[in-house]
Amino acid sequence: MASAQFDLRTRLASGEPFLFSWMTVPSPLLAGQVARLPFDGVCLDMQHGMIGFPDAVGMIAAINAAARPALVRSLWNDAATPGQCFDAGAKCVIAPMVNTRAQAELLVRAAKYPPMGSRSWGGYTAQQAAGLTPAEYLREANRMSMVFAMVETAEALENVEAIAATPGLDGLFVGPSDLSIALSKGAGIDKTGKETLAAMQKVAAAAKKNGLVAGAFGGSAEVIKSYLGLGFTFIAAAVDVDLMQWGAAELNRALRV
Ligand code: 3PY
Ligand code: MG
Repeated sequence: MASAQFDLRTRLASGEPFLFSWMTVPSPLLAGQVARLPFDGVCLDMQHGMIGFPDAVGMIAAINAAARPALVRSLWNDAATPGQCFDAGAKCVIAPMVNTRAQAELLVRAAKYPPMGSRSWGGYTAQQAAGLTPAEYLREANRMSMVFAMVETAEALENVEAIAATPGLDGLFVGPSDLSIALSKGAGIDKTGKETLAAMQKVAAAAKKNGLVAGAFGGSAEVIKSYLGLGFTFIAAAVDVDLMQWGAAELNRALRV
């Protein structure tokens, strides 16, 4: 019997903005709290957050228990991590630094069961949490498990059409910090600079042409608004430690007037 699991694919297909929190602190306790904040999902950052796979297992369970989708930004674009994260119950994996069509194909192979890919069988935790039989899980897994390729280098931008056309890929996700560092040849980070936004427009167009979800890392209201205006709908809204800092600053302001 299938349980009521969050259907991320259907939610994203609605085209409504999906704004999620971004966690860097390795704590299942905090993940359960963050999952109950008014965001649409929670992403665990295994690349730049301090979150390893054993941490992620408990965090994913805590997020699922709050009936929110757990997303993971993997440490790197490798053949093992997507399957491992989906086995643990994540609904989406965002892989960093996907620069070529071949790298996008590797990502899809790692994330999807045949015929789309060659993910290895063993999603017992995810299967049981979803209340599915093995046969049902096999039938549903490619639909339940979404993969996004990060576009965040000059090379990826150059290849974005070919990356976006990769069969089985579900979305593109811009890392605007790395992208702006690359485009400025190391001069600086400019998440809403002219050159960055023009590059992001190209990514959004490639996603749209191929029926993919267009995503990006936002991080503040001003940045998120400009990305929504470009057609991005899947946006990392705020980082856990930023939320604490903003809350503390707000309280201080209120107390000191
Ligand atoms: C980037 O902006 O480069 C990212 O990877 C977001 O964390
Ligand atoms: Mg990056």
